[in-house]
Amino acid sequence: MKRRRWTAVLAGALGLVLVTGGPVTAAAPITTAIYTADPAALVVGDTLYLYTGHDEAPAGGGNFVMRDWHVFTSTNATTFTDQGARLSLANFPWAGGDAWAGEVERGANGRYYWYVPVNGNGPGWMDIGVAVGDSPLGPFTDARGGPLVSDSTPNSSPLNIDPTVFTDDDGQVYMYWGSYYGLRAARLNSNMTSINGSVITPAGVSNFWEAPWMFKRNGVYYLAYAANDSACSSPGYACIRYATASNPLGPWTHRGVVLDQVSSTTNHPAIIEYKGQWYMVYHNAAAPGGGNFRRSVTLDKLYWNADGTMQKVVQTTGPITPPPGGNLALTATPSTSYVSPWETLGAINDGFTPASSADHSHGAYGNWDHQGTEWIEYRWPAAQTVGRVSTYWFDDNQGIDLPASCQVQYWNGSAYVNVPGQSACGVAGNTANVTTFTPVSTTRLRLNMTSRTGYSTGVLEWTAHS
Ligand code: FUB
Repeated sequence: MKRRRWTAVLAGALGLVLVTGGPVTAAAPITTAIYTADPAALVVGDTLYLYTGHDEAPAGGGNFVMRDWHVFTSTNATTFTDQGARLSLANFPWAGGDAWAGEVERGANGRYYWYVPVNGNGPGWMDIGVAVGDSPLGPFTDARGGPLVSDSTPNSSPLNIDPTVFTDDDGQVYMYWGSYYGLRAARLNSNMTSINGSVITPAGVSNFWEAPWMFKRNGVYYLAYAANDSACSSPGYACIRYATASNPLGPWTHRGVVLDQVSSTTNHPAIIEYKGQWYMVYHNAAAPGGGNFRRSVTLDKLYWNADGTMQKVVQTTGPITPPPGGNLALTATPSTSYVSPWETLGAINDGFTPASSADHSHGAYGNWDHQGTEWIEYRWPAAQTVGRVSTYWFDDNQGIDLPASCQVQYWNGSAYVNVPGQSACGVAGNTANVTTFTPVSTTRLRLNMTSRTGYSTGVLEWTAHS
């Protein structure tokens, strides 16, 4: 049997890239000029600030390339202006790479502290550093000259990333962080740059994976975070769960899922109230050419129930509105029965036209080493009329081959059934196989694909049209 190679690509070198631009229309994504990820949100005066990571992986890249962080500003939560790279690895001479998910908090002294995970070049991998500036836009400088948290910090997380910093009404500052199921919390001193007391392991945060975001509403503490358990997301993908507590260090009570999985494998929340409206800020792979390592920050409105629980956020599609007959897949959320951890489900609806069935330059969906029938699926928040699909199959000349057969199905409200009047479901390589059928109105469309003996199946692009 043919086998796929799994090539690990390490993240890139130091550098500061300044990219600025005029306002663009939200809701999704906040910009298409660059790829952005890992949002944190802060309101100062009448301005909403989004602090984001910056994905610079090449098309088809297999790992994060992140060197700096950008700041976006808005006064309407709809149009955002990129204020450029306001912090970079170059600001931390002791750091060597991996400018991952940070957050900014205003100190009691009126200065702004930007907490960021970076590869600290020391023992272990990721450390948390902190930079300080006199305004929400900086300029920011390293506040410590070394990590605030590292692997040598007693009881630190197995992966010290994704700090979220919260100031309580009494002025006490808390930091939560971690990954690899290792949530940690500590008090910070009022100088904002040192830990006060011990690092604790908070109790009651079910299925925590990474990306915590802490806030308070009506006297209740909330902790949203990325979880990747099978009860809420496909293998390799994350959903956002949340918990509440009556004490800032817990114990926490799990309350449910506030954001379903998105089109990128990672998922990262920032929840904030701005001008009387609550928002969920997050990232996905929906921008043209996007993927797991080319993500885009977006935001959607978040609504509350009377009992203080959060309603699940409806993921809207912002400005990506297909023209009549255009590709409805661009506005869909894909899911699958199985995707290999190194492949990219989001590649199937990134709008890219492959040059051949071997062209996975924009990523590919593949289900090696599963054999038999697997499926990919599109879901829309509202019903779409669909009467035509096209499928560009992936063939890597290793473990993934063209399928033996395929079948298009739709959700009729209670079950998946074959689309009516389906023309042949083509399985040819190096072409977009068009299948037509009697138009159906549905929120879910599925493609079942059955492998040839000894092989798995894959898809480079699957379009859907009215
Ligand atoms: O962007 C790199 C990492 O991916 C972040 O630190 C995590 O939260 C995940 O989004």
